[in-house]
This record gives sequence, structure tokens and C-alpha cells, in this order.
Amino acid sequence: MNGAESLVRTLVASGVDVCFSNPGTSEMHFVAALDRVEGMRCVLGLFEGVVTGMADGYARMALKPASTLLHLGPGLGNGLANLHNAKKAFTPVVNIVGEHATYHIEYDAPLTADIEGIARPVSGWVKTSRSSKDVAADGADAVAASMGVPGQVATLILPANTAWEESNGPAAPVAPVARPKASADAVRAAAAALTSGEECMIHISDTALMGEALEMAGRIMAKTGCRLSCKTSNRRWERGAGRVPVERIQYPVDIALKQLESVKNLILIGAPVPVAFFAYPNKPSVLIPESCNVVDVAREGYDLLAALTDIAEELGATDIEPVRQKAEKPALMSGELTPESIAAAIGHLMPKDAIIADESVTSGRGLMPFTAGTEQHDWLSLTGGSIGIGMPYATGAAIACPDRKVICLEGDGSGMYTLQALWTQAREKCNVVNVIFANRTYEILKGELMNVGAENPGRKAFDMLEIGRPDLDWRQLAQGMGVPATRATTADEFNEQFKRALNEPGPHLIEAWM
Ligand SMILES: Cc1ncc(C[n+]2csc(CCOP(=O)(O)OP(=O)(O)O)c2C)c(N)n1
Ligand SMILES: [Mg+2]
Repeated sequence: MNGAESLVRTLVASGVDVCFSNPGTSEMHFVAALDRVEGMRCVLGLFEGVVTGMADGYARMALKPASTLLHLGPGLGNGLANLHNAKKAFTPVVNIVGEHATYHIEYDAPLTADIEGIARPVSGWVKTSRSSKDVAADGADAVAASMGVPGQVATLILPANTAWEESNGPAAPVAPVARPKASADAVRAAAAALTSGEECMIHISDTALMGEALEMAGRIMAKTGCRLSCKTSNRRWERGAGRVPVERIQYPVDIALKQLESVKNLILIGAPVPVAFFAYPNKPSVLIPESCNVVDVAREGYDLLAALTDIAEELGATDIEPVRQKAEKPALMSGELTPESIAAAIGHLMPKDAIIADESVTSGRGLMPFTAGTEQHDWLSLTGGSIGIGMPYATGAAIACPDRKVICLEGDGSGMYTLQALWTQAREKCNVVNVIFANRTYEILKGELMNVGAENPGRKAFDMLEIGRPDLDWRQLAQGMGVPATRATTADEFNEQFKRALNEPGPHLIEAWM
């Protein structure tokens, strides 16, 4: 058995059973090994930004890593922006990156590059295998590292000869390190703040936005009357009727400052102190009042259910009924197609257990209230601010959860970065309804131009913010990649097309022409 096969067998034994890939010559032995090993699904992406974004979306839903297969330094480099997003989401991802044979590197052939140097800024763990005998053990270590604390990107670089030379066979899986627990002092400090009579906010993200941990936060809310907030952008957030309601810190700084101005005690569970996305002249970076008491209980990757349970125990709240969101769906709107009419359609028509892959930018600002009390769903957000993840992570989520509907909410500007994901959706028959907010501009940047105090913007500046001339035709773009597509120009057309797309299997695209 060669090194490549020993690695594939090790990955499968470690629970990694999907490989998102865009290979080249140096990865051919790995590709060939995929056919000799049962249990690894291979999904081709036509650009590495699609590959890495799919791996992120997959892991967010599968709660375990996928592997990528990337072609040397340039292939990895093409995937970096979405690996940056995965890093900020603390998503586990295992990159397998091909490299020249060890003896070939000194000749500086065209594709020779500093792969470790390219990998390091986005990877919590980087290793180049030295020999075909090490590859399997390195692979097991990479999987464990990706699922370490917090979750992270692990990059294993595989010189071609370590793939084709003889191995010692697969390696046994390595257990990831245990999740650390919050300290008893921090738990007591949180309980003290929660019973102080002052305004308290528990600020959560990471695994606290899911399952039993979220329920426990809802019990503390019910017992103490505290507020419960989450980051603006989270890896995965379980929402909908019957779930514990969480207020999201708003993106616009002035609104976020208002949201937080009365908070006297902020308790952090899997999230840092909220800060502004960007600095603006004469506005603060940190969004909480200076006088606010911060109790840092547990960071990302900690055992957040245990932390919340410990606090609830201090308060005698472990058995009470959590605060729950009541069921309420918005009515469908008629007439002009607007972000609000689309939000209403999404809230009204969303099927149970949908997955929302959100990259709607300004068009999605009103979505939260319209969807709060609808069917239960998972909400995935752009965690690292690097646009171009929407359709890739929707695709990865659909591959992780083939029986659920994925609704991808995509800005037209953001969508153009990685639209090749549509081709993978068609090939893999993914159940994704892609909604493109076709406003033909980088709308957000128009606001930001004013916010940063840029003066007297002229034609040249505005030309950098408009994406018309020519207008993109998303129907043709999608159909060219095998995805059926329609254009909606009124609310009624959108409602009808969205309903139909949700009821049909496979991918669809609706261009919401605004
Ligand atoms: C990789 C990357 N490049 C550029 C940007 C800057 N940027 C932020 S939003 C945006 C445009 C978004 O346009 P669109 O998706 O159409 O949403 P809209 O603003 O119209 O709501 C750009 C270029 C970014 N965040 N990330
Ligand atoms: Mg736009």
C-alpha cells in the first residue's frame, strides 16, 4: 500500500468521509487511492474557493471535518479567503495539499512555492509529511488537530513521493483533546452578576447556539430575566418557533451601540466582547460601555453546555422551562419586489429543518424578525467578512444534510466570487434554492463610503460600487452550469417561484430583480 492509500484509509477510519477536491499532477496518487478505498465521497469544485467554502459548510452541519484536496501553493492560495472564514468560524477543516516530490523542490520548477507559508495564517496546524511511512500518522494527527480546541483548519502537505512510495499501512484514529471546562470562579462570578439586580446580558456563540446549551441559556433567561445575545455572524445558529430566542448584535455600529448601551454586566459564553466590524472616524471599536462589567466564563471550543449548566445550577434554574420563541409567520406580500417582501416569503414558506446559508449583505438586514417565529431552522453566517462563501457553504451543507432544504441567500456582488459552486450543486443534485438579490450594486459599500467620511465621491468612485453596465444575467449564468433558473420582478412572481423551487428536488436559482 502506498502512502496516499494509507492516508485515505486513515481519514476514513477517523470519520472523514467526504473529500472536496480540485486536484493536479502532484495529487494523482491520492486521487487514484480514492477508488481503491470504500467510504470516501469525492466532490469536485471548479475553483478552490468553492472547495474550501464547501468544506466549511459541510463541517458546520455534519459536526465533523471534511477533507479538501488542493493543488500545491497556488491551489491552496485560491482557497484562502474561505479558509479565513472557516478559521473565524472555528470550523474543523482538514486540507490535504499536494507538493512536489521532496527531491524535486530544489529545482524551483514552476509550481514550487512556500506552501507552509501560505497555509500558516489560516491554519492552526500545519505539517509537511517527510516520508511515505509518516503520512498515515500525520493524517490522523491532522484530523484530531482540526477538532481540537477551538475547531480549526489543519493543513497536511503531501510531497508526491510520500504518496507513491510504500507505507506501513493506515494509522489508528487519534482522539481530539477534551473540551476545557469553565472555572468555578468564573461560574460564580456569572451567577453573582445575574442575581445583582443590574441589567445582564449573556453573550453567546459557538456551540452555545445549539441544542441543550441553548436550552440551558433559555432557562437562565427565564429565571433571571437577563438578555441573551449572539455575535453578528455565527458558525451555526438554531432558530425558529419553540427555540430559545437570541438577539443578534447588529452590524451597523450606531445600532449596536444603542443595543448595548444599558448593559451593566456582560457574560461571555463562547464569544468575545462585541467589537465593530470596522473602525470609523469618531466611533468606538468596542461596542459595550466602558463601565460594563465583563465576566469571561468560557471561550470558543470550551464545553459550553457544561458552563451554562454550572451557572444554571448556581441559580437553581436547571429544571425550569426555558424562554421560548412563539410561533408566528409573516404574511406573504404583494406588489413591488423588495428585501422585505422576500424576507416575508422566506419566513412564510420556509420548510421545517431548512438550512439558511446567508450571504445576503444589505438585502438581508431585515430577515431576522421575519424568520424568528417560523419553522425551526439553522442559520449559517459569513464569519470572517470575506465575501464569496454563500453558494459554496450552501453546497457543503446540502452534501452534509441531503434530506434538508438549503436556502442560499446571496448578494449579486458576493455571488460572483464563487458562482462555480452552482455547477457542483447541479452535478451532486444538491437540494439548494439559491436566491440572488440582484440589486446590481455593491450596496453596502455606498453606505460605507459615507460612514468612513470619504468626501465628495464622484463618478469614478461610484463606478467601483456599481456592478451594472453590463447587468449580470443570473438566469444564463446558472443555466450555463446546469441549474434551472428564473427571474422574479414582483413580490407575487417571487412568492410563486420560491414556492415551486422549494417543492422540487435539486438546485434552483431565483434572480430577485430589484
Ligand atoms: C474577499 C472580499 N473582497 C471584498 C470585500 C469588500 N466587500 C464587502 S461587501 C462587498 C459587496 C457586496 O455586494 P453584494 O453581495 O451585491 O451585496 P449588497 O452590498 O448589494 O447588499 C464588497 C466588495 C470583502 N468583504 N471581501
Ligand atoms: Mg448587490
